[in-house]
Amino acid sequence: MKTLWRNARLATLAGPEPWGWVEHGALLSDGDTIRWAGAQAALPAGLQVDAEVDLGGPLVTPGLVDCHTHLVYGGQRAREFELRLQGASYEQIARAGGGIRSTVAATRAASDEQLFASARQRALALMAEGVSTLEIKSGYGLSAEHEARCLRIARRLGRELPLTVRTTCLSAHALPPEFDGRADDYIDAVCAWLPALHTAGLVDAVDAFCEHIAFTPAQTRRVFEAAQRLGLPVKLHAEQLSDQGGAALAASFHALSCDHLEWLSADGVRAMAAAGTVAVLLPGAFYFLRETKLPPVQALRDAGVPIALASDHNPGSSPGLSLLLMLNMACTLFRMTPEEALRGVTAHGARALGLHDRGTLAPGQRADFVAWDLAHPNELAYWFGHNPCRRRIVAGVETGR
Ligand code: DI6
Ligand code: FE
Repeated sequence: MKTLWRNARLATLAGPEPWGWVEHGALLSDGDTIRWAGAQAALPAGLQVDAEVDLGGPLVTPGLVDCHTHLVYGGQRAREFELRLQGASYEQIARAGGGIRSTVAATRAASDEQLFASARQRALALMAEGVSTLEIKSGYGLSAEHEARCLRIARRLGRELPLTVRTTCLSAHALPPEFDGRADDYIDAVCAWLPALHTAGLVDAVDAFCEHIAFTPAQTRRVFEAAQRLGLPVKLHAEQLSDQGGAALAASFHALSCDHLEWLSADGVRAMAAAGTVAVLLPGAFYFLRETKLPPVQALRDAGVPIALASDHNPGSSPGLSLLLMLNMACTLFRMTPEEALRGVTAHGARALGLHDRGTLAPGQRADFVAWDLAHPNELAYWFGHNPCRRRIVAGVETGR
């Protein structure tokens, strides 16, 4: 089915213009693919279409990509938030057995239906702001059985909602209590269960948390080697709380992305640039943990490293469900430009997932796009606490907002 979407102000993010801007634009979708995008006046003559939609003049952007979330988990950690406000640090809480471990206990105790229902509500909140591609990590199950359960629930979300879900196995997120004091044995176990998760079709990429409160670079390397043996791409939670040299390690495995990066060194930047690894910045976690060390945005720009932004939705360090708020925070906290922020949640977010078929409005790309009650794309990063999403089109089909 060919549909002509007329009367839009297009931020295509393709071509040399700032924003890939087309003031009086139109899009032609054919099934789930964009066939044509450009100025309405330049539409090919004699075009035959099955349907025509007058969008009425709003801003249209590519569908948003949230390339880093931990959406499937049980419980919540509001009490831990209170403790942090009274002076306890994230590290102290983690070392005292709270933090990620408390979410692991709640996740294991929850039923599949409870996990699915809560994750579905969260996905719907993100989608309401224009998200059409969502990455979901495991990492709160931390056993073969519970990691598989969480990844299956993530896959089910992708089947039941108008949404692309990419799954990432983050079994090396924290040490589960049954492996206390035996981190290397736990990494052996993770490497041993990964092939079965992969064979079950549950894994699109493999991630780890390389940090002094989590896993060492040597342990991270072993997880990456296991991924490499299966032909799976890797990503890394790197340099969030300290510089462990994780980004350079991940880059040596041609990582799709390194995420967080507040403590990223000049060597790390160079290694990422050489490997084509995307930098995923997570302003929600920076804000919620009240961090002060800023990621090296200018060094990343200078080196030509693509910068993506994501919600990092999780119950401990970023319990927010607004990707648009991340655009605003990336500008106010990290001094990114509004245009960089939009590219960060579209083209660069897609690249952080290894997806090259989305993130711009151009022929051959997936027909995922959003119409906003806005006149200019710089407003996406400007307003906050307000949802200007008017219409979502996913794979060429209009979905409820
Ligand atoms: N870094 C984070 O910010 C999240 N995971 C990670 O590796 C936090 C996860 C949590 O606190 O539950
Ligand atoms: Fe994360």
